[in-house]
Amino acid sequence: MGSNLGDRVWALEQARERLAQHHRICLRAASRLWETEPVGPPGQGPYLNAVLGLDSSLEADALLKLLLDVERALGRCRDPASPRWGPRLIDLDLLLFGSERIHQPGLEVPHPRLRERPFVLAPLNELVPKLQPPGGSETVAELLAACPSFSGSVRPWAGSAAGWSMQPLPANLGCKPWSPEN
Ligand code: A4P
Ligand code: MG
Repeated sequence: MGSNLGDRVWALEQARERLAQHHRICLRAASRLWETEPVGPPGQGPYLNAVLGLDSSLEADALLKLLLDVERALGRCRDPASPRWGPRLIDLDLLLFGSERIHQPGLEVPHPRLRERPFVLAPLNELVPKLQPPGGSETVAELLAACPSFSGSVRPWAGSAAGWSMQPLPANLGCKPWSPEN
């Protein structure tokens, strides 16, 4: 999850809540919020980024559709004229889907730029440091350590976010695992 426009904490908290409340999703883990240097055109403010760990009975394409629906519900408008990697109120990307590799029109998993981005790897490393993203043998911790800009470009956010708490694996937030009955 990422946001660098408007009330960034609000946007991330809202997105997290909407996903956690979905009847086919169980929120299992959440990283801290990280403040990160923007990657993209100059002149935009810093991002807040975070990573969630979810269990879901949705297929990957349906989960991506849900992420795009939540982005829209929170007010994100995609303007075809706006620059690539320009500022955004909320961006929800599907980084990993179990151990699957998916190449479909409009859906690439693992996320194609996952391995090179400290703003993804630093929060992901809080949840699954030993995980080896499909398609390579390095762990998340090793990928993060290999990022040249790691230490300067991302830091745990120092601001206050009363509604945001880190949820380390394997804890859950009290929701029931999904089953056809609930
Ligand atoms: N899409 C394909 N695969 C996926 C996936 N695994 N997850 C398609 C999400 N979307 C996926 O995305 C464009 C299309 O990608 C979607 O419609 C979907 O079908 P978008 O959200 O409209 O645009 P985007 O996110 O700008 O595209 P892109 O190129 O995927 O951007 P990135 O690579 O996600 O980078 N700097 C900091 N510090 N923090 C950030 O969070 N984010 C970006 C966006 C740039 N700079 C940043 C950050
Ligand atoms: Mg996106």
